[in-house]
Amino acid sequence: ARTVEMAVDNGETTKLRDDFLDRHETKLAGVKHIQVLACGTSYHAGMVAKYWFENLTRLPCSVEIASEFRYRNPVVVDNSLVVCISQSGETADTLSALREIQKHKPEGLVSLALCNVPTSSLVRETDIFLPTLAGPEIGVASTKAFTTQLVALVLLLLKIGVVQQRIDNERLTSLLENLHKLPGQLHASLKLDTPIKAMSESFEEKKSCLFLGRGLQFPIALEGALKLKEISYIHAEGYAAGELKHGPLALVDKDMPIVVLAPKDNMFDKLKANMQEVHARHGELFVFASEASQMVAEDRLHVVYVPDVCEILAPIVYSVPVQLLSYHVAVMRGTDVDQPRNLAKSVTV
Ligand code: F1P
Repeated sequence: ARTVEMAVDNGETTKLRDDFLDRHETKLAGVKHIQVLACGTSYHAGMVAKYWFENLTRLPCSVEIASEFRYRNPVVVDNSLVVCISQSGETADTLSALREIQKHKPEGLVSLALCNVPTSSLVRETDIFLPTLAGPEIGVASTKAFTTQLVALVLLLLKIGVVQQRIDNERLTSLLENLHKLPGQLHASLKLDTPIKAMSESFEEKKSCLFLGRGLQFPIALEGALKLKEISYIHAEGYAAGELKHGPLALVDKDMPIVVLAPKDNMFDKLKANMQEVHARHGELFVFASEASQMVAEDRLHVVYVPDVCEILAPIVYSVPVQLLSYHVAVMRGTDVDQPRNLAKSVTV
């Protein structure tokens, strides 16, 4: 194991061994179920992990908001890996949910903190620490913590998949190759700043907004809506696009901007049909799409092309444009992007 240096929130650095998961292989080998607990942005990272774990390892994975879980006398099955995701590691609801499980001592329980702060309460109270290595998160709203949480969750998935022989070699090789492409793709997605700033001008007077995604992009739609709410104070909702017809379609008119996450994946054709439903009702669409989707801008349909990325890792890359959009809308509306009203960096009560 090597030693890695990690910047922490107070601006100092700390040294960590980089064999975070290697030294816990025996514990991870016995895991039969994954229970993710988290709040806010971290919860959305957990939702992506559910799709990943179930699809790629066939291990059952439950994800719950810690602020509900802690109060509802939940059943945690034996041999569960409890993954607590928290940027700060001090979120009271997440800590309480973990303690609730520990109180009942289910057999074979393994707990893991996916966290940015090595000295936090959450890290002290869990068996395994998987750091996000995001560096200091200055603003209240989680941004780079989210992208790094997703990357760390892929590493956890790969470790469990390999240790339990749940991922075949071909898939493993392809995922590793794609992971190596990720820094370049993220860099390219940050360069979308200019077209996204131009897009943000349409949001200045808006009162409400919908974010739509399907499959792996559904949690990114939720996260996009949360970011916009947190820093620009525009009311926003994230929906699985297939849910449109079950209610939110009634909200669509010419004043409702609809942000769509549209990589060219196996859900794309269905998503395109959802976009047509919105367009036919005079909704204005703001689409983040891959070039392969061949989407072309037209009246009330704005398109920003996101770098091509493999389907599994697409949520990591697509999280950047939704963050940039919220940032530019907030700056234009003159809100404080680092210190939004009524919010605290760590919710410790
Ligand atoms: C959870 C969280 C953040 C949000 C805000 C309030 O924090 O909901 O996602 O941006 O800062 O707290 P954490 O448990 O990830 O530290």
